[in-house]
Amino acid sequence: METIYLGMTGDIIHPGIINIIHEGSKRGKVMVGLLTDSAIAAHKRLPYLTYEQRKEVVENLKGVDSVVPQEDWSYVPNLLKYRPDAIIHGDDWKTGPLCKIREEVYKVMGEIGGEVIEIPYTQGINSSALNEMHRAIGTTPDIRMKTLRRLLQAKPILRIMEAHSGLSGLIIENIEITKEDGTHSYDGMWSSSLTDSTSKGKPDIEAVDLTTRLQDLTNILECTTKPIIYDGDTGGKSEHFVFTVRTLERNGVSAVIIEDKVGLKKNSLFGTEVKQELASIPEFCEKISTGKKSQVTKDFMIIARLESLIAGYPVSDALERAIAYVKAGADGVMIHSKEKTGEDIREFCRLFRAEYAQVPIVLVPTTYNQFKEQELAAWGANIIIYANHMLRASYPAMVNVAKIILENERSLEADPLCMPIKQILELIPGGK
Ligand code: SPV
Ligand code: MG
Repeated sequence: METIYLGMTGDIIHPGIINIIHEGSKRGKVMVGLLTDSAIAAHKRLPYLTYEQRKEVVENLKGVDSVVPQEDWSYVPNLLKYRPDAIIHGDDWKTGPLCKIREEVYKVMGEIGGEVIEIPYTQGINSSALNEMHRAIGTTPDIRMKTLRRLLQAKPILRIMEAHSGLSGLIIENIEITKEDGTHSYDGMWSSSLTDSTSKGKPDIEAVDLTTRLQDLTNILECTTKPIIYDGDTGGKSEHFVFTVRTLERNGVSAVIIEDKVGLKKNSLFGTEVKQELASIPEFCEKISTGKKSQVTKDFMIIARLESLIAGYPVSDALERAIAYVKAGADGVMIHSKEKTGEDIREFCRLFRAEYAQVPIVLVPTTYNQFKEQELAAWGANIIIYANHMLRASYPAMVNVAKIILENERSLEADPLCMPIKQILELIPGGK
């Protein structure tokens, strides 16, 4: 019997997919190449279900004979590996972004002496609309929390953007651009202490308590599905940190980052006149391990933030601390610096990677912003946080409009700078 190869994500099963399986099974044994998270993540949003869950669904579909992982967005490696007699695909790939994929498939199937079966695309089924619906359904705290670890497994580098309100969260949730290699979007959100305080007109000195910060976080949680990394400042006293961890975990936040400062915390990017004291290594290790012991699930992450470079200590100090914090149970490290060249950060990444090949490194390239994500990934970084840009972008925009209205004594001139009311109503789900 012939083997018919069919590649799919298997996240949303609709009649169009059933039809392709049916057509394939008429010809032979259907082998499903199920795309892994990492095959998908560089091109599209991560599926709702994990690979194992999708596999369980697809294996049980009538007409499916076997399921194999497809680790690459391209079909080529699997076609060469399994050498099926034919590959089956909907004819929708004749146009649009899948065109290139189709070309390579024809070439490879020609080489291995196989056939390409194209069947008419089932009309009336719009996968993007199904995806939209799935987004509207939302997520659960448990699924959201796990997504950060899944993304870390699936993607070499994650981009995280600061959100300080439901509205900024919505932008990060939905904004997408198409590039040659697929759709680019943000992987998650940073709940920043700086922008949270600033949006409330307060200084970034742990002035806003957890309960108040949770109110804004709840607004973000309500209208988004992407994972959230929470800026936990110093984490406070160990005894208090336990409650922070549990509260964040219960709400579906994926990770908290705590920094190794003591005394009144000041924002790390302040001028040199603010000399911040660092916690002793044992003291901070104790806070990390107390936090780790207090979490309920395996999924929540506690990331240790190294302030050595900010406080004027050398890279060696940061490295010594990083190693101790990982040994105490930290699931990742964040290293911060004001140095514009990025040299200190690069050096830290090199040394830390020599010790730990896998432990995630988080970078906040606010000052050394000349480096692109791929360059930082090459240094060894796994997560890039754009820590304050949504708030900083909104301020000059608001000041400008406020001034224009003052100058003109009416709002007509400011209107082109403002989002149309209609667009606002369409933006907010349920607002129409
Ligand atoms: C924040 O966003 O609040 C941070 C990062 O802690 S930074 O402001 O760069 O210190
Ligand atoms: Mg902060």
